[in-house]
Amino acid sequence: MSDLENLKTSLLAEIAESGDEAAIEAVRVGALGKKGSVSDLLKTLGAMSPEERQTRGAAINALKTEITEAIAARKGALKDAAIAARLEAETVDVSLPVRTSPAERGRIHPISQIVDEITAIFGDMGFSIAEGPDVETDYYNFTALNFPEGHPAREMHDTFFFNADETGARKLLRTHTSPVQIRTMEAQKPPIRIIIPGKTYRQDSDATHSPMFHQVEGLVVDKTATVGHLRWVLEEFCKAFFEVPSVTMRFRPSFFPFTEPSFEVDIQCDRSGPIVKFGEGTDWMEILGCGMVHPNVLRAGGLDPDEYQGFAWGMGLDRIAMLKYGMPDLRDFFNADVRWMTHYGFRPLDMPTLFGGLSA
Ligand code: 2NL
Repeated sequence: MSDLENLKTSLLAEIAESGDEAAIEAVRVGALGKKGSVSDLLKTLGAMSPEERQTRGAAINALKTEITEAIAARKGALKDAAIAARLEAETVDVSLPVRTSPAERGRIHPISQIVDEITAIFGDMGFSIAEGPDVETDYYNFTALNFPEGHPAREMHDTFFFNADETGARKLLRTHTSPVQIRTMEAQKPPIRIIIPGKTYRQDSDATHSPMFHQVEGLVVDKTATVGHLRWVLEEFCKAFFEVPSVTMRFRPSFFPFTEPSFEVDIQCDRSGPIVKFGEGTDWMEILGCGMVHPNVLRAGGLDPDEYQGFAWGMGLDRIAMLKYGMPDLRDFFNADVRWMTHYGFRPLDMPTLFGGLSA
């Protein structure tokens, strides 16, 4: 084999063996660079006779062309392989779950959930929602609701009063949501069918009482509202709210300044197990107070008690929420502990509806 054949065989072998772009570049420099083996051969052309140059020169140039092309081909192949390897290494698995968004992780507080459930139930019966200020006047919180001046019931409410203004009047934090009903009677003509969910305040704080708590009150006023209607409304509400087909309720005589007659309402339940069961059992649990609106209260709302009559009720939400969702300590409600909210809170898109199931 000629020296050119030998060189060609060894260079082609080196080209084939070079595994990356740096290696092939080294082969190129070794063959075609200034002091490369092929370049050295080309330099010998000058010292040759014209005849020798014709045969030997053509062979050296042919070798140069062949090696140049082989290096270019190998370089191209290595480049393609490098791209393929990089694509393989940098693959994104689009089927992997992404980190959940804050909107996904957020939770609805059980009190908000209860308000949404109660709103869905009474909304279905044709009630609307009414709201009013947390800071009230003595008139709307007490006087209009038939609490006479100096009546002991005013003290029973453990009211938070603000400092008196120039005229001596003291504003207060409403002790119940009833002022909203007076404002509604002043503003709209019967028939009135409203529920009022909201925050209420009394100076009381222990394991079962918080100085800020939640109530829902309801009011119906028209020409023919009766205790019979009141019973039906409350019974339908309890069945829907506790998600049972029937309930047994007990109306005990009671006293509120703003209703006459007044009742406290118990529902039958089973408290023998770890959780309370409604619609069965032999125990009773008080859940709300109610009655026929007192004539003085209708008058304060601008309505003639000889023309209109109404019924109303009020219930505390915090204790009901504890019972319905098995939350043992009221104080946890207002601690803003994310772990508690994650456990007891509700998903924001699971809105309670009567057709979808309230707490489904
Ligand atoms: C209870 C009892 C009650 C009312 C609230 C009311 C409001 C107006 C007129 C008449 Cl404007 N009544 N509200 C009536 C009876 C009971 O609440 O134990 N709440 C936690």
